[in-house]
Amino acid sequence: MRGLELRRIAMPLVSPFRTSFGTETARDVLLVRAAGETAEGWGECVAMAEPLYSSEHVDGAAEVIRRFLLPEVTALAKSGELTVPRLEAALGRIKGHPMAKAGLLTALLDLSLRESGTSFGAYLGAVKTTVPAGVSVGIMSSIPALLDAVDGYRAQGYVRIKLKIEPGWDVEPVRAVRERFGDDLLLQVDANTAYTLADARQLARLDPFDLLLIEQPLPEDDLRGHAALARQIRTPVCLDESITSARAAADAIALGATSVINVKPGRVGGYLEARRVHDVCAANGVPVWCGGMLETGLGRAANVALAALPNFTLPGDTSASDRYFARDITKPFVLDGGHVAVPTGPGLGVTPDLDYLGEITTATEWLPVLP
Ligand code: SMG
Ligand code: MG
Repeated sequence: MRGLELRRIAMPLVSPFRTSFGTETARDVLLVRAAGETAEGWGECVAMAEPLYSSEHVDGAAEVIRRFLLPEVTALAKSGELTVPRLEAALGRIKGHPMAKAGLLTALLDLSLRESGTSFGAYLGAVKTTVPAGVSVGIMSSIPALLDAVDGYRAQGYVRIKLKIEPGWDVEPVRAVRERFGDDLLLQVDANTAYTLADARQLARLDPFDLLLIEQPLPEDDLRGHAALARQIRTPVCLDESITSARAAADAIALGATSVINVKPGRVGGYLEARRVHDVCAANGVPVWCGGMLETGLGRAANVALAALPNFTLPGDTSASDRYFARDITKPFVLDGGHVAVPTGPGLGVTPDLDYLGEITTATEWLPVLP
């Protein structure tokens, strides 16, 4: 293990993405490149520029990696014990910062899988060669604009639509989409913590529209509130932000706070923990689906591999590259009959276009691991 490169890239989104917490117009992405003796691995840190989705942000994640996580890598490398499971355990000393940890662990996992010639899918336990793709549709300026956007995504083949909601943009957009596209459309909503339990009656007004689920209506730490809400509405409650680990998933299920779970590797500290979330849910009969954080092709490759595990029985936010970017940093992920193919090559199975990466890089930093 020679060292780590932290690289920041700027990627404009094809259209602004508005959620209940803000509007993203570009991704400021932190990539981690793990340089080994004979290969290299890549990890994408999904922290956003500002701590609005969760408490992490991209500058903070870079600082945590260089200042607190790198010494753990160095210590294991010096004693000849550097493996991804051991590093994951060592990083447990550092509290929180799952997105920073996931970026680092994914780079090292990619490196070791490329060295052994194993794909992410094979390593994680994928049982499918393609996964169905849903799409997450932001809050729009008007209902006609929303219907146009949904129409366009349906024409491209997306098999499930997720509408972002917030107070004042919930029942009417859902009603409009249901009326226009019919009862067969797989439809769900995501509030990103914008409501409180006092809004239960308003949220119950979504019941007639047969949604697959309502994602994270209440604050991240309000498991009891989600359990109470689940008893008051018919739409299944699905947690995203609240599920920070496999243990959190087990707790939320035991409390009756969630009956479906959105798995995001960055939110839980990497792909090993994401697989544990999958396993805990499977053991409890709780279906899961793969969330998204507007990833580039690097992060998307790993997510699509994860989404091919057996208990991922609902379509994920694993859309094609062109839903996000005019040009991706890898060969683009494309929709084929509403599905995205799971990469089969070693590691992530995709590599970044280094020339293009150079063009969009805003900063790089080399962190040697061994002198
Ligand atoms: O990657 O397609 C994607 C985005 C999916 O809606 C999405 N993600 O809460 O699930 C979520 C949000 C978090 C990121 S919003 C900037
Ligand atoms: Mg969500």
